[in-house]
Amino acid sequence: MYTSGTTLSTFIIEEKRRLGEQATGEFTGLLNDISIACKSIAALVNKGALAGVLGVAGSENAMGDAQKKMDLIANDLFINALQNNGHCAGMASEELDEILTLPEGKVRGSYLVTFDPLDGSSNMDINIDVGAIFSVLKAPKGKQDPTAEDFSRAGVEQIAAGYCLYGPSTMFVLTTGNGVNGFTLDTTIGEFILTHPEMKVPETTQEFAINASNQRHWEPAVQRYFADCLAGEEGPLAKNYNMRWVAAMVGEVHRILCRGGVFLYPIDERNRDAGGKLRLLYEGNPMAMIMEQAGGLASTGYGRIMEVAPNGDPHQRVAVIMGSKQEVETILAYHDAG
Ligand code: FDP
Repeated sequence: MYTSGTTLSTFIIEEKRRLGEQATGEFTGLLNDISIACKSIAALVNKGALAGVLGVAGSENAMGDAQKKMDLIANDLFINALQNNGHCAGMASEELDEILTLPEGKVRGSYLVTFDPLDGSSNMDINIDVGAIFSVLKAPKGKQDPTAEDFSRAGVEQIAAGYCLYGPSTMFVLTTGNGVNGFTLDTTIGEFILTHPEMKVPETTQEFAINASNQRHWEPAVQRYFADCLAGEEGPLAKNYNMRWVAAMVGEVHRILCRGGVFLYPIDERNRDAGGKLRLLYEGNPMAMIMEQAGGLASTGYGRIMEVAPNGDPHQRVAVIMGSKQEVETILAYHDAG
């Protein structure tokens, strides 16, 4: 018998049932909205130059990054998918200065969504992996429109997080707090199908990912760890390492989920005051939830990313060290040593 496999919607409904949770369909609807945004983005990313979506838009986002055309298109597609179906009460996007409330007349749902609609967008024009990252929080009760304060919550409060990787195939990877599952887009039927159930990060690794061109700016603990990695078998870590740098966090995290590794974007002297380079709300927290749910660790070097106290700025930055449990613990020991 031929089967089409387990679709993302079926998986979410079945998971709720298995856990004995009351399901109104709203959460399933919300994830479906997000998956539709991702499918629309995938279609355009895949067409690339043919769809006229490459190149810069000529604008900057709240963090001063030059925006690509596709950053803005992906942002619009997320907003469109989320504001019309009554599942979402408000959004925060890496591409927007302020949080976004819904237009008048739209039904407010029970959830807040944060997203980075096109992570690693500097890869877009060279046809290398890009992705989308999202996180879901409960909306405050009895409030028509959420404020920035309502998004200012520690990562431990997330009720779901995920990413979509636009690579050789399009993959949607999701956690709702019960492990991590991966779905591959079957473009012939337009559905995400469960292909990677219960993803687990291998505990040990010999692979690291860091932008080594920043080495001179890193703090001493990371400098020492990196030097010991390069020393290989003869060094204190007594193993030969391999290095990868996709330059899109979604790509790094996906590789780590598939075969282990560590990804570091540590504090460096240029971003120390800001707290790091990557964004807590759009990148740090959702990827930390996925990593921990898959058995890995996610730290700033000094504490769990998901416990970092939000400072009220939706564009707060954070240092990131995440991946295979034992290797992250090794890096934390370098931090403990000062
Ligand atoms: P990008 O600036 O291209 O959006 O979001 C930040 C991010 O990409 C991550 O996805 C990626 O891991 C990192 O920055 C790349 O940093 P470098 O520019 O230092 O390579």
